[in-house]
Amino acid sequence: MTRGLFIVIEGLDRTGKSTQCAQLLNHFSVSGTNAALIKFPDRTTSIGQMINSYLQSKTDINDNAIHLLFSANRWEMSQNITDTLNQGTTIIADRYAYSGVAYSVAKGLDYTYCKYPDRGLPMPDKVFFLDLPPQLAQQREDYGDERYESLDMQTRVREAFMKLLIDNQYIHKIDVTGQSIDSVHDTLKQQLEPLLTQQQQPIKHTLFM
Ligand code: 2DT
Ligand code: MG
Repeated sequence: MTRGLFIVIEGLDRTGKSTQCAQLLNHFSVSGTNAALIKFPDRTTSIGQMINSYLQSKTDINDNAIHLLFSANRWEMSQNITDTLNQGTTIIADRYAYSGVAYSVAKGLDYTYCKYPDRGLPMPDKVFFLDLPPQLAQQREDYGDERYESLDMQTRVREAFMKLLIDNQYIHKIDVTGQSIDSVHDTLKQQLEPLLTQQQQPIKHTLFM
C-alpha cells in the first residue's frame, strides 16, 4: 500500500488557508482518496488550550516559552501524523512549523533558534504559501480578533516567511491577490499532480536545512 501525501498550507492570517484546506479535503474525498484535515495550533489538547488562551490574550506567556509550546503542540501530534500517512491517508495541514518560525521571528526571536525545536518532525511532501498583501488581508471579515492580527505584526510575519521561502525552495508561493476561491483551488490541484510518485518514498524528517 502506498502512503498518504502530507500537504501543508501556510500564510498570514485571513489569506484563505482554511477555505483552501476544506476545498482540498473535498477534492480528495470526491476522488476516492482517504484524506484528513489537521490544524495547528491544535487547540483541543492541554498544550493547545494554553496556546488558545494566549492567542485570545487571556494569559501572557514569555516569547520563548510560547514558541516551544507551539512546537510541542506539533510534536504531540507527530506520531499520529506518521501513522496516518503510513496507513495510506493523505493529510492536509492548516499551518505547520513554518508559521511557528515566521511568527516568532516577527516578534524578534532568532531565526536559527526558532527552527531548532521543530527539526525532526515529519516532512511535508508539499508546502504552499498563500500570499496576500497584509493590507488586503486586513480588510477581510473578522480581522483583528486575536493576538498577532495587526498590520504591523503581519507585515513582519510576511518578511519572515519570505526568508523561509528563500532558504527552503520547496515551499511554493501562490499569489492569491484578486483570485477566486476556485482559481486558487485549481492552482493547488495542478501543483499536486506531480507528487503522486513521492508516495512511494518513506516520509522524511528534514524539515529545515
Ligand atoms: P490560526 O489563526 O490559524 O488558528 O493561528 N502561530 C501558529 C504561531 O505563532 N506559531 C505556530 O507554530 C502556529 C502553528 C499564527 C493562530 C495564530 O498562531 C500563530 C496565528
Ligand atoms: Mg487566526
